[in-house]
Amino acid sequence: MTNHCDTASLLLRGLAVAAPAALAVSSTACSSQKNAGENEQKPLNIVYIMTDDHTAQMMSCYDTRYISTPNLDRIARDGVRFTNSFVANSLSGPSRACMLTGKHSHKNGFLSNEMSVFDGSQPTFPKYLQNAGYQTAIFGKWHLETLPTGFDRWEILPGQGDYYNPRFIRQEGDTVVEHGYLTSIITDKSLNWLENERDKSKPFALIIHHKAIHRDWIADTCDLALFEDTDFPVPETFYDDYAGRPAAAAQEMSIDKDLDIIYDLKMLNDTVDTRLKGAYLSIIGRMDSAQRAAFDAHYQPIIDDFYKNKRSGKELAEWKFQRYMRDYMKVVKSLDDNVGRVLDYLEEHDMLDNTLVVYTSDQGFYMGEHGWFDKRFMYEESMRTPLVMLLPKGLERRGDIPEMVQNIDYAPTFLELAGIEVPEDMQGMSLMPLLRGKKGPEQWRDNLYYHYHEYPAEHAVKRHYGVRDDRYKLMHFYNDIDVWELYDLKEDPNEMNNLYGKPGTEEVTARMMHKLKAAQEQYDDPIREIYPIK
Ligand code: SGN
Ligand code: CA
Repeated sequence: MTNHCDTASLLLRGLAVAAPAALAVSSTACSSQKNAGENEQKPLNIVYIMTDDHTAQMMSCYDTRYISTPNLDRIARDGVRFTNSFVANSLSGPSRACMLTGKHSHKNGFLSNEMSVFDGSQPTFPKYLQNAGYQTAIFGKWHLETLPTGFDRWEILPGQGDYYNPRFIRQEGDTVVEHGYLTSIITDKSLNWLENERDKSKPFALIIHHKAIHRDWIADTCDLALFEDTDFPVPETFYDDYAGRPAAAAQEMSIDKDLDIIYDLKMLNDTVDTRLKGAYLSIIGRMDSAQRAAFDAHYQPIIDDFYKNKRSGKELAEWKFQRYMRDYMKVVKSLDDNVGRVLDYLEEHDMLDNTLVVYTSDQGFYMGEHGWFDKRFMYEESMRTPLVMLLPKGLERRGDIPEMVQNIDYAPTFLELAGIEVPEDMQGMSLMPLLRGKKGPEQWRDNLYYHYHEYPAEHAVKRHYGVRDDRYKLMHFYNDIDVWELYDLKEDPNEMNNLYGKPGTEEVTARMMHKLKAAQEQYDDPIREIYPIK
């Protein structure tokens, strides 16, 4: 079967199902076949790797408490690490639309996974690159409802995609099923395009979009046994009572209350029924007999113990937390290995000198902070997203970049890198000035705007918008609620103490209101007509 533990053979076997004309080569097999001209001065290439729900707490270059991610760390070590990287709307489709267009959700029209359809006729960075002679390709999660535009080559997952034996929608107009584990297969397709399919005389932008580490955290068979002997520290806010934060209290993303014992925690039992049991059965129903046997062999002893040794209260909540952490990490491990395959390919083909390599996620995620999984909120864990880059020759910045950046900045960055003028209606700022030298530019933004729209919906996170500067965050939850929150991120990094309306905060509230008003004007968010700020 396909897995990243057996890369060379997976390339031969896994890709054979898709029957591409040319077989891919393994990440090590081609080191002698360097492409003439690959290093010559020509427009720089872009490899953009984005995962789903991979949070910075689960990358050892950001946080050493949990997992080691040597390949992702290699990008940070040899390149740059953004220490204040954020999204504009912490949800998959909206995040992808912001990234492609360089615009906030209200401008690109994709407000919510559940209600929006991406207008593929609008300008996006792949289209601008294509017009300038780039080859563009995307493999993996798309999640924008309409089919991709602006790509010479694409192969995407239907909706959220499948971890095992996944379906791919192809630009030929059909849907194919590949055999193996999704993270490895997306990587195979990407490497195959680099090696066999693209026009090597042209610069390229390759977008690799993984489903990993999305719910419900189904690991590759070779990683199932990992992390089982480790007990992870429970976050200090795990038992948050949400005092002073009614929107936080109303959410449905609690590890203890909302994780499904079968779908999420994999405690399958014939006599137990849960809301998402059917969904779980169809997920594991995709496995072949060997995959399923490995999966069952791993989980059955845990299932037996779970139903025999009944836990309750805190003990049960923390048992769920440990299971969640372990399953999530197994999926990260395969992702890290597969990112390593891409880096190895680029290195072995001498392509790192003229390629910008970006690693990020569509948003951050809660790993038990506030008792939660999922994202959506403007609170730190989910507004943040990891962002590390390997820089081509000519961009000399190394180490940490502390300026506040956002996913609307990627499109203008890629255009400037390619020598294309950034159109005026793009709302993000090119990161190129930050990547060029040792010092940041004199002028950088001092706050970021955020707006989350998907409510009513799964996880019951209320609509909200807000502004964050390097010290404070001001948020307004609206729609069926009217609640303001203000946090001092220096004194209260966990955002437990809502200062809004408290004596002594008048001045900072006025200052942040002013920033919020200015951001809504600058980005032209129509919400300001419904909730005008005086
Ligand atoms: C699915 C998940 C949710 C998740 C959304 C959005 N439920 O609906 O937990 O918040 O995706 O995630 S599941 O039962 O289908 O797993 S996103 O990253 O795609 O925006
Ligand atoms: Ca996501």
